[in-house]
Amino acid sequence: MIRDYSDFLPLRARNAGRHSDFNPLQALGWQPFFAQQISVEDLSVTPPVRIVEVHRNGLHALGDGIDTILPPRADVTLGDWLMLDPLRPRSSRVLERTSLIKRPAPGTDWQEQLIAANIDTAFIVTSCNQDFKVARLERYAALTFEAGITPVIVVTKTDLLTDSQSYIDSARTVSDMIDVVALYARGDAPRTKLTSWCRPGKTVAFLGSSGVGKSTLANALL
Ligand SMILES: Nc1nc2c(ncn2[C@@H]2O[C@H](COP(=O)(O)OP(=O)(O)OP(=O)(O)O)[C@@H](O)[C@H]2O)c(=O)[nH]1
Ligand SMILES: [Mg+2]
Repeated sequence: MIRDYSDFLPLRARNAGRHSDFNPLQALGWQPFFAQQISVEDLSVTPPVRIVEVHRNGLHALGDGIDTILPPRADVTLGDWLMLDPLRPRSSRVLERTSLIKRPAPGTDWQEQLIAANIDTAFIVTSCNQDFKVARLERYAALTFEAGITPVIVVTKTDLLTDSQSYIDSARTVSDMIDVVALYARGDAPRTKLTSWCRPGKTVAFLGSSGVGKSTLANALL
């Protein structure tokens, strides 16, 4: 499986190492939570890198002036921060995570497969049509709460109905701890309604069935 999320990085982070007038680590999502796990000495010997792509045969890692492929490791996943040991990359220390999505590894009932780490907000996307199912929203909500991620339900395709309020009301029944945003994803609404969760240095994910508008939202926010 290939999970390539590098296109969703801020342009500056993608170009880490090619510019010097910004802090690429912050653009990649570096936060005080990670900084407080390391010493200044660690920083000079083993620079932090973030995993931005997971391939079967390697982990794509970006840092301040670093763009490299590391050997795959079952204990490292997309979004992880590693203190890169240039001499023994396989032994690079994995920093404690703010959040982690995992599931039982296919074919085993005891191994875990790590899916994504250090996500701040997950947009649970559904559209106002046959895709809309409260039970599915509840499953996604449980997954995000268990992972330590803030969920936000985004109801798309409001333009296809004269009255989308019943969908919004149903989405609100999932949990009173989850914000619900309804919008037309192809217009300006994603930028005006979702930016408060997408501030610099924040990592967001989009969850939802095929065709609900995840790519449309991501592109609008980019
Ligand atoms: N009318 C309308 N169409 C939308 C809206 N949001 C997305 N679409 C359209 O729905 C289709 C699917 O949107 P995508 O963003 O590709 O959906 P996706 O969730 O990324 O789908 P997968 O990549 O297959 O998982 C596209 O043709 C979009 O233009 C919306 O708010 N209103
Ligand atoms: Mg898509």
